[in-house]
Order: sequence, then C-alpha cells, then structure tokens
Amino acid sequence: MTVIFISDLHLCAERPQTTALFEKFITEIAPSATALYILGDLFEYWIGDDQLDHDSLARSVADGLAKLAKSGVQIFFMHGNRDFLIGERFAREAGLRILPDPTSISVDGNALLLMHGDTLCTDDTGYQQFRKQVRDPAWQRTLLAKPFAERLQLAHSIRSQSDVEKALKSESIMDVNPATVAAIVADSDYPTLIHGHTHRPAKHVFKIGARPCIRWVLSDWHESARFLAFPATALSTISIAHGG
Ligand code: LP5
Ligand code: MN
Repeated sequence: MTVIFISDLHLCAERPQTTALFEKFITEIAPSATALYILGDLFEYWIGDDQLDHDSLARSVADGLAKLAKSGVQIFFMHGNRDFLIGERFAREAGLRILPDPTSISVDGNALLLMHGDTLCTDDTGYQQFRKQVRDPAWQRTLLAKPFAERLQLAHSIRSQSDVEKALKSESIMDVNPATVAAIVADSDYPTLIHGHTHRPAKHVFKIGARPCIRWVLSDWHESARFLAFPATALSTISIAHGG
C-alpha cells in the first residue's frame, strides 16, 4: 500500500512548468497510490470556490483530481495558508475530502501525524496573528460575500504585504519552533510527523527525551517537484524529459 504526500505546489498560471509537473504527477504517478494526501498550498491563492468559474487552471486541476479519484485513488486535502478558503464545492468537484489540521492516520501500522506546518512556526508571531484573523469564520463569511474582483485585489495586496514582511524576518523565525514540534508529537503519542509550508525538504530524525522521532518536511514545487511515497527513505523527484 503506497500513500503519497504532497504540499506547497502553489499552482498558478505564472508557473506553467509546475502545472505540467502536476499533470504528469496525477496521470503517471498518483494512479498507482491507494491514497493521495495534499497537505496545503495546492494553489498560489484561493479566494473562494467561485474561483472554479473564473480561473481555467483551477477548473482543470479540479477536473484532473476528480478523474484520479474516479480511478480509485482516495484524495484528501488539508488547508494551507494560501488556500484556506477551499470549501465544500471544490471538494465535491475535485472528488476529495477536506481534513482538519492536524490529522492522525495509520499507514501499514505506522502512526502518522499530518499538518500543513504553519501552526508549528510559533516564533512568527506576526503570521500567527494574521492566521487567527483569516481563519475566523465570521471574517471569512464577510470576505466571501464580496465580489470576486474585490477579493482578487485583496489577495494580491496581502501577498505583496506578506513578501515585504518576510524580507524583514529571519530564516529561523520562519522555521518550525522545536518546542512546539516536541509538544504536539508527544501529545499525539510520538507519531511520524509529516508537514510542508517551510519549503525546507528533509527527513529529520531526532529524539524527544529518550523517544526516537521522525519529522518529514515536504518540498515546494517551484524548482523541482517532489513527493513522499510512504513508506520511503527519501522524497522522490518528478522530472519532465527535454527540460520542458
Ligand atoms: O505565503 P508565504 O510563503 O509568502 O508567507 C507565509 C505567510 N504569509 C501568508 C499570507 C499569504 O501569502 C497570502 C495568502 C493570500 C490568499 C488568500 C487571501 C484570501 C483573502 C482575500 C479574499 C477573500 O500566509 C507569512 C509567513 C511565511 O509564510 C513563513 O511562515 O511569515 O506571514 C506573513 O508574512 C504575515 C504577515 O506577518 C502579516 C500579513 C499582513 C497582511 C496584511 C493585510 C494587508 C491588507 C491590505 C489591504 C489593502
Ligand atoms: Mn504554506
């Protein structure tokens, strides 16, 4: 039984190479898995499920996932900090199930704890404050009632503001906080943790007290596309022939 984990594709019209890698992934690699877990930031941004009507890339991603689901692969999605507004319409049309963050699962007897990863970055207090605001259901209802064009403009403003603020933050502030990781792993009875968000792909083997622990960090798909086919010893890379 192979279960595949991906995150942080940040699909958008501006990165056609990533879209091509995603198409290759869902047609040639994912069909051999029993389940696919998308741990957030599938899209560069998501401003409401009516993005399916305005954005041809969003539409074709949903259709591609639906086809994969129809072929028998179970698909699960967890919200990221870019696409936390993905809702039930997208889930239905893409043939997937939305999971809460965190989610515990078992694969071949291995206990796994799945997260997007942003909640582990507790030193980034500016981001955590922002997250609290945008995950508030009342804030989301108000925003989702606004016209699409207005939401799009707001998303672009937040993206630029985020880039400005990130340039002022240290790398360590934007990484996971080890004590936060240790607390959640210990609380969940020491599962293998799998998350994305930080774009620092790695397999960390470490100890909490005397307990050996594993933390997989998934990769973004900007330069190369990588996925975790569990169980594995390393992330796998998808490449396209002819450098295309
Ligand atoms: O995303 P990334 O990797 O660049 O940085 C993240 C954190 N930033 C974010 C913001 C997202 O990039 C933007 C998501 C927009 C899509 C959805 C919009 C839906 C709402 C509108 C439509 C309904 O998550 C960044 C972290 C970094 O990861 C590392 O962990 O540091 O966090 C920030 O930079 C947050 C800032 O500290 C605070 C953001 C301020 C936003 C202020 C809003 C200004 C609005 C202007 C309105 C005119
Ligand atoms: Mn993220």
